[in-house]
Amino acid sequence: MRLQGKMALITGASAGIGAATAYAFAAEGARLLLAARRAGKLAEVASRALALGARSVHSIDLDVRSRHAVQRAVDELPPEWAEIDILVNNAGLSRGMEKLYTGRIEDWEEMIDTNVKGLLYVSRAVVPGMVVRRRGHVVTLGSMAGELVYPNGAVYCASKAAARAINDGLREDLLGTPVRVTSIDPGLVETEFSLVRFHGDAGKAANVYKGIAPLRGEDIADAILWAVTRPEHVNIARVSLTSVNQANTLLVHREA
Ligand code: NDP
Ligand code: 8X3
Repeated sequence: MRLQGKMALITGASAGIGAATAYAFAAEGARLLLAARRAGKLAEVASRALALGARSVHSIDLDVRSRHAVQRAVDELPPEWAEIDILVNNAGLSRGMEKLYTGRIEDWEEMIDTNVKGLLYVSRAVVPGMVVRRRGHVVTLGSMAGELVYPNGAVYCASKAAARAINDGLREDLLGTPVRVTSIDPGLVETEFSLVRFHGDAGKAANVYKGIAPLRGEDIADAILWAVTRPEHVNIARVSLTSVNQANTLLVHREA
C-alpha cells in the first residue's frame, strides 16, 4: 500500500500503459483520476481498478488536444480531487509509417497535437498546483523513439524528442521546489499502439511484435511505480527499457 494517501491523474488511462498503470497504482491503494476520450473503456478500467484496491476512482472524458477543455477539466475538479500528487502524462499515439516526403499531414498534426501540445497543456494546468502545495511528481511517457529516429517514423520520433526536451526543461524549471520529474522511455510495448498507428489494420499491427517477446503495459507500469515510490529526495530523471529482443529502435532480433 505504498500509494495510500496519494492521488494520481493518469491521462490515456483507457488502454495499454495507462490502464496498466491504473491497476498498478490501484493495488498500492492510490486514489485515481482517470482521463481519456473513450468513456466506456474508462469505466471498465475504473471498475477493475476499484476491485484491485484503488481507494476511489474519478473518471474524466478528456481530449488532451483541446487546450480549453484541459484547463476547464482541471479547474472544475471537485475539491476532493483537486490536489493531484502524481501526474502520469501518458496519452499519446502514432499515426502512419510513411516517408516524410509522402506522409499524411493529418497524421502529423494528430501526433504533434496529442504528444507535444497535449503534454504541454496538461502539464501547464496541473503543475502550478503542485508548486503551491510543495509536493508532486510528473511522469511523462517518452520513448526510445525520442533518442534514435527510425525510417518512416520521423514525425512520431520528433514528437517524442520534443517530449524529452519538455521533460528536461520542466525538471530544470522546477529546481528549488520538491516537485519531481521523470521520463519513462520504453521500446516496443504490445498495446493498442500499433493498431492505432495503422488505422485499425490488425495484421500490420501484429507484424510489429512478430518473433519477439515485447514489453507489456504491466512492465512499464512497474517502472512507473518504482519511480514514484523512491524516497522523496530521490528524483529518477529517466528510465529507458526494452524487451530483451530489442537493442534500440533500429535493432530488433526476431525468432523465425
Ligand atoms: P494505447 O494506444 O494502448 O493507449 C493510448 C492511450 O492514449 C489510450 O488510452 C487513448 O485513449 C489515449 N489517448 C490518445 N489520444 C488521446 C487524446 N487526444 N486525449 C486523451 N487521451 C488520448 O498506447 P500505449 O499505451 O502503448 O501508449 C501510451 C503512451 O506510451 C503513448 O504516449 C506512447 O507514445 C507511449 N509509448 C508507447 C510505446 C509502445 O510501443 N506501445 C513505446 C514507447 C512509448 P482514448 O483513445 O480513449 O482517448
Ligand atoms: C513506441 C516505440 O519503436 O514503436 O514509442 O516507436 S516505437
